[in-house]
Amino acid sequence: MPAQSALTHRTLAGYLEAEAAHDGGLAALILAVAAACAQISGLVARGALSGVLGVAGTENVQGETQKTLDVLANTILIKAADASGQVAAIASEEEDDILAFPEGERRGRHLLLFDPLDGSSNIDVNVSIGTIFSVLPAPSAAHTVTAADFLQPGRRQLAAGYALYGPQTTLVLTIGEEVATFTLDPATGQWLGTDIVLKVSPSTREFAINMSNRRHWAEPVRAYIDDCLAGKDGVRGKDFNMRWIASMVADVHRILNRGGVFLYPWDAREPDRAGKLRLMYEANPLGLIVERAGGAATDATMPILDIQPTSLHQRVAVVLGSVEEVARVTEAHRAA
Ligand code: P6P
Repeated sequence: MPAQSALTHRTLAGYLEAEAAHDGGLAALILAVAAACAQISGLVARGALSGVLGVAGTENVQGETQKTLDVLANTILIKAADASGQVAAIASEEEDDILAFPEGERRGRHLLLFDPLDGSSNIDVNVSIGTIFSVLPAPSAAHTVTAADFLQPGRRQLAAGYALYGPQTTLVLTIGEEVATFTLDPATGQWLGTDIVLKVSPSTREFAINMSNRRHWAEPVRAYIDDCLAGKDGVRGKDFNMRWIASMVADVHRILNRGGVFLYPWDAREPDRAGKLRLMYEANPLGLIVERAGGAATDATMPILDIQPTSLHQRVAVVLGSVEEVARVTEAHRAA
């Protein structure tokens, strides 16, 4: 007989049956991605025991050394999406180009994008990492999907979510107006609704940024952070705390649960690059989740979800979290 607590939690399938009744294909796709994340969670949890730590000896399109788990997670997600029969094409941080079914073999009305394992520099030191995914509508025409079909603003996403592989494995998902959380029951492999609809507090005393890059930031960011560091003796009149996990999914999950502001701004190390993070499969899905949870997500000047993408792996500056702090950073840029 399952524990009483398990009886009070909806299953992910039950939630999707109710919330995605309008699009059975979307529900099936999300279930397939969630099952893949459960499999990835098992690999992450076994770490050295499953021989999946360390580097794969290859580089991805970003020029980053791929970790063994990066490659494994990517393969698991591609296979799950393919098997779901709900995907017209796939884009992954770990794939140079999209994976599309040839004309005539096309299935599904959805485009799936993902960062299979975000924060992978943390894998070998046992710090939380995550999978981020985004679902866009496939083009209606019966043609083979191209990369250009993916270049839709984030506001057109049909669903977005992430799995966080931490002390618990948590799935956070938005397919409607709310943001719901599910926890993986390791005993059964089931995702059980934790019935927490996440809301970002409008104000905060906590910021997340990699302080070691301070000398490379634009002046508005430096001024904003310096005001936070001045604490109650400065213009803010209150002390701030700082967190930086170097795993965006974990930083965003903390902000969804207790407020805060996350910044990965443009910096002068690579002046021609808008930022480090990727628009299509990091900033857009996490931005949709944060906005629907009552927060804000910008590139320091405009809502991320309104950016018209120009390339599949394009990067973007990211400022997201509590609306009052995001607004302050935006205002600082406007005044500059
Ligand atoms: P840095 C992980 O590599 C990542 O893409 C995000 O998850 C994280 O927020 C950021 O980069 C960390 O970057 O420069 O602090 O290592």
